[in-house]
Amino acid sequence: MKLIIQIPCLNEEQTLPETLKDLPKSLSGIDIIEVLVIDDGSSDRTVEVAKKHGVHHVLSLTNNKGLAKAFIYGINHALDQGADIIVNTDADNQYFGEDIKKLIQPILSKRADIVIGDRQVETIRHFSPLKILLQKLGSWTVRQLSGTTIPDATSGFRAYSKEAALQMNVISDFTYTVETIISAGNKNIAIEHTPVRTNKKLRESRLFPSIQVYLRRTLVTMLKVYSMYRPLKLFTIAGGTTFTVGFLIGCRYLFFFFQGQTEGHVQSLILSAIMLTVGFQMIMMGISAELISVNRKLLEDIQLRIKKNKAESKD
Ligand SMILES: Nc1nc2c(ncn2[C@@H]2O[C@H](COP(=O)(O)OP(=O)(O)O)[C@@H](O)[C@H]2O)c(=O)[nH]1
Ligand SMILES: [Mg+2]
Repeated sequence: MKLIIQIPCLNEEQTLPETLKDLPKSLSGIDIIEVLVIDDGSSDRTVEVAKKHGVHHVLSLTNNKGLAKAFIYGINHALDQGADIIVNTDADNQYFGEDIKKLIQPILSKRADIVIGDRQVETIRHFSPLKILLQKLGSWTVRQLSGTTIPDATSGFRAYSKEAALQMNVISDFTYTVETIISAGNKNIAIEHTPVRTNKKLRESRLFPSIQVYLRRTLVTMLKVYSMYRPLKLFTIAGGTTFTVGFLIGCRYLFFFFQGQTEGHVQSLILSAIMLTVGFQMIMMGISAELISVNRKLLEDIQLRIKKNKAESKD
């Protein structure tokens, strides 16, 4: 059983040594532990520092591709290196290396294919009350969209089995954390969570530049990913609401009409007609989007078979 611990890095020469030092050197149930640093176009000495500290694999991306892309490059690279389990952790030593054994336990005992470390954000002292509230609200939304029970959706401390890693696709440029949970939930991959500890803050978060930017990017990602998996539901809710409002306005017009008040209500008749048409069109769009998403599933199935063939031919 081979475990690869991957660490996405953007200019992490300062904190990477501490993170590496904290990683476990042996774990029960695991034969080989290797570390993969994904250098996302760092301009500092991240790569040299990684090599100096005995990192087994360094994947250097030519330019900065963003965390979501770097994460998926890392997953694919780890699979190419024959990983059976892949753990992702952050380079700022936010997480306790020792807790990796808790993360991989459900995978080793075949209970889960993805395990998310729960930081219990309400206990993190350097998080502001607003940040805690947003994290809670975000995680709640992700639970609704994914049909899972994950309490901490933006945690970067997670473990993936080979089976789950083979099925990972990320379309967002910004965050893989939320997207992978929504897609895993919709693909019915077994996903669990376990409480993990966090270390004191070594530097400011770089992924949380300002609340507005963070919120906008996260909301866009959620909507995009959810509409990819459940387009008919989404369009039916939007279209159905528009249609119903149009219908009610139309009924009101008819009510006045049959009472003999035919004048003065033409505006509401026009509004009703527009809303009925738009609502109906939206539901139709939902049906075609649903058919497109069926195609996506077939494509993902082909992609999975190709990846599995590739992995098997290496073994
Ligand atoms: N590959 C890549 N990694 C990044 C980028 N920005 C941040 N990271 C890494 O993502 C991890 C989490 O970043 P951090 O700033 O600690 O965000 P936090 O999760 O809000 O604390 C760290 O390992 C960073 O090096 C980026 O643009 N590309
Ligand atoms: Mg951090």
